[in-house]
Amino acid sequence: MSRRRALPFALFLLPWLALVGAAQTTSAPRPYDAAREKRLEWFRDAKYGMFIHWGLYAIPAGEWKGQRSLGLGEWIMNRLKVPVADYERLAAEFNPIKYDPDAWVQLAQDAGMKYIVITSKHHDGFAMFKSAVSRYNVVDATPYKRDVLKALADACAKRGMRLGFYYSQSQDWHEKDGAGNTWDFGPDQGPGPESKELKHYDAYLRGKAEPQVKELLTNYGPVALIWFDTPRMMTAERGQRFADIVRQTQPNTLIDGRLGTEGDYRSTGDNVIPPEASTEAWETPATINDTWGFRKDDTNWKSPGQIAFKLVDIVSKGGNYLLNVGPTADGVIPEASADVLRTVGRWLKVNGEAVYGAGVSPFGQEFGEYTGKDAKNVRGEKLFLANNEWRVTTKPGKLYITFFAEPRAPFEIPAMRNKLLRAYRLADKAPVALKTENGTTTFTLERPMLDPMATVVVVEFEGDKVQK
Ligand code: H79
Repeated sequence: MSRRRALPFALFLLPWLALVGAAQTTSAPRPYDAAREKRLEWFRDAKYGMFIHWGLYAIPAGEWKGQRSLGLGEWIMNRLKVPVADYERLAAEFNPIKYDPDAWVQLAQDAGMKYIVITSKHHDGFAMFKSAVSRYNVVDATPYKRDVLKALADACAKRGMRLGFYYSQSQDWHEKDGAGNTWDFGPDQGPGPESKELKHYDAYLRGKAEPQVKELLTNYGPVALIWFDTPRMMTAERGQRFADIVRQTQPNTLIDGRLGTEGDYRSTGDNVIPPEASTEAWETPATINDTWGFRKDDTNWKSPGQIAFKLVDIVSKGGNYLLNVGPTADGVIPEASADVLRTVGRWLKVNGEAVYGAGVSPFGQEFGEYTGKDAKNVRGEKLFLANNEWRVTTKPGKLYITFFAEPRAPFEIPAMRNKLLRAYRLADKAPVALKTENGTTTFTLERPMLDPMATVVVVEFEGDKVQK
């Protein structure tokens, strides 16, 4: 990554890192680490994963005792300050008789997703797996009595799907010494600059979080990654304890960017797609509607075209797209969201060559530009005006130009010194005529576009890499 490219990306990540209180406060390019690069190989090629937020919060689904609670479905306990003693009773109702893990994995495969990450324990503290260190888990506390993660792990193993686990290492609203539950157990930290810790946080970490992560890495076969989140009070030393457990138990398991100490890749803010490319491994976790955990009133599904754009946009910037679904308490992924995923999956079946294993755009001007005015975005950063007409991904000797709208005709290929050899539409291999005049090469796409959602043109050039 060039300095010119790295800096805006770094500046963009800083506010988020500060917000989540990550120990890592600089985004300076990291030294090359051969072991990490090896671990990351599959991840860099995969590009597209399925996030699954499933837990007790799917039962209230955004409504508690007739009262609607706005915001994220999985945050309902926090938003309404539901006492542990009340929230716990949800476990007695959890009985997902329609849960069919094979169908979930099949959906991910039909969607073209290459890995699955499921909540093993969210901030509410309830484990969706059998645990020896806390009875607050799906086997010991529900009438369903079965380990839903084990069933999913088996289905993934059978179908060759990689599986990772989200684990809320810091917030645990069920435990008096976990972070986050101020309504039952008081504040985590005192006021003022000392912010003295008021809970026996290490007792919680050592007594529940660390052993549960160890269980996840021991009882479910190969774990693709552990997805830590919201590292409140996670000092570098505490983070390192988790990293050691991961490395010692499954050395190939990846650690996301929200542990509190350096992970294997960077995680952006929720639903945040950076404005520019980076060649460091990174991932955007994102919702398909406006919640992670199921809410019965949220049908604000993104369209297949929006999802396809975000996916190609992210890939052209060097990242992965971890797109969430929120199953119901019955165990069903809402059909409307599944339909959207399958539509994108059909597009990927034809155009996946432009996505899987593809490299970043060698250009960048297609992303958009910073406004010249003083305008700021919601995070207080200089406003970036995105263009979303086309994106470029690469493989040796090839540019994949994906059009999301009919290009201005003729379309100008950004300046590059390599000799251009030929061009064709990826979907049907129909040749596209290249015309070079005064050193500028253009082409014209047949109208209407072959695929109105997104049409890919492959441009082959001499040499492996674009020379500018
Ligand atoms: O698991 C998903 C979210 O639950 C989790 N990260 C993703 C992957 C997450 N944890 N914290 N946040 C997201 C930020 C949460 C902010 C809010 Fe709120 C929760 C806004 C409204 C509810 C906290 C409580 C701030 C205001 C009230």
